[in-house]
Amino acid sequence: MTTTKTKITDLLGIKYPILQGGMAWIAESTLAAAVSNAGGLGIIAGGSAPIDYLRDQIRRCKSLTDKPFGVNIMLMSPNAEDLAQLVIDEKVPVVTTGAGNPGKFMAKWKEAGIKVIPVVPSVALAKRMERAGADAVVAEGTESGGHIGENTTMCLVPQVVDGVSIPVIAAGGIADGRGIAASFMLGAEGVQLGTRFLAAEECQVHPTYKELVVEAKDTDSVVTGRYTGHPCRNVKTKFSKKLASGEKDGSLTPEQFEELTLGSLRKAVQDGNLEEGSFLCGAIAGLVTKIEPAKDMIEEMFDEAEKLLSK
Ligand code: TUI
Repeated sequence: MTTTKTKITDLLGIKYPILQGGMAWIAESTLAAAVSNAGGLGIIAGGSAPIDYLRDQIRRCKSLTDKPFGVNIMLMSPNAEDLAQLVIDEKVPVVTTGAGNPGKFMAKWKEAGIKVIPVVPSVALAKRMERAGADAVVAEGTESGGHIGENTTMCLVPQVVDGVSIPVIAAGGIADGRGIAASFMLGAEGVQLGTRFLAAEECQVHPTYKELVVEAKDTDSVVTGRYTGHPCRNVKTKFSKKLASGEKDGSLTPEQFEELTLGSLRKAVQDGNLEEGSFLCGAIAGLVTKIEPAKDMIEEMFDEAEKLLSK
């Protein structure tokens, strides 16, 4: 078995079947280009960015790499409609989506020749996406950072693999060659990583954010906001612990919770604000122990995965 020639490398025209997660406020052109130049698929996050910002990021990425890259459309964004058109106008080769059902955009993306890869938290949505014309799906387990579903990567990936005929990319709780090898054993043909790339030299988050990820141990992530309908996994900080306890003991209403977290991701990413910032991060952060170039990460992980799978 080889991890470096799969339906995903063929579909996307990349060397390694690895996607960098489209992390809102975090995944910008410098990181995406570094991952693409290293042979993976770098992804720029649309998040809730203004259209001019995203257009500029797409153009910057094109100036930094001649390799394929993608844009993630976060479907809860008020700008999703405009960003969905922008990726067509700017001839972005690959689109991933998150936090919703991209059904209404699928036909026009496919017509424009874009490869579409929705992130899904369930078999039902994976099947719906296949019927709508998706080229592949990312099956994302609850170990992931940010907005999450309920099922774990270990349970979700093989069920999605059995449920659809398009290739499946595993996400959630993967940060080294062992996780990649395990994903392949579950039937995935590629992986998507977010947390490990937070510690990439090219990742532009505030140094405090990187330090939290690198210092985190196995028990240092917490899920907040289940009662708002938008559960998010974060690094445990004074702020996220306050949110978690307010949610648990009822001292914070869902409305107060939403108010406190509004803009909190920006405060973490740009300001490293430990008092009011949400440092979104996956449960695998304990495995991420050093800051290094994205290229070194990717090469080391696939070298390890290959060795494991050839045993
Ligand atoms: O989207 C993510 N992770 C994210 S998005 C984000 S920004 C945000 N800000 C405020 C509220 C919520 C998000 C931070 N992290 N990952 C992909 C993902 N998609 N996880 C779960 C889902 C998902 C959930 C429900 C996808 C589809 C879905 O379907 C709903 C439906 O309509 O069927």
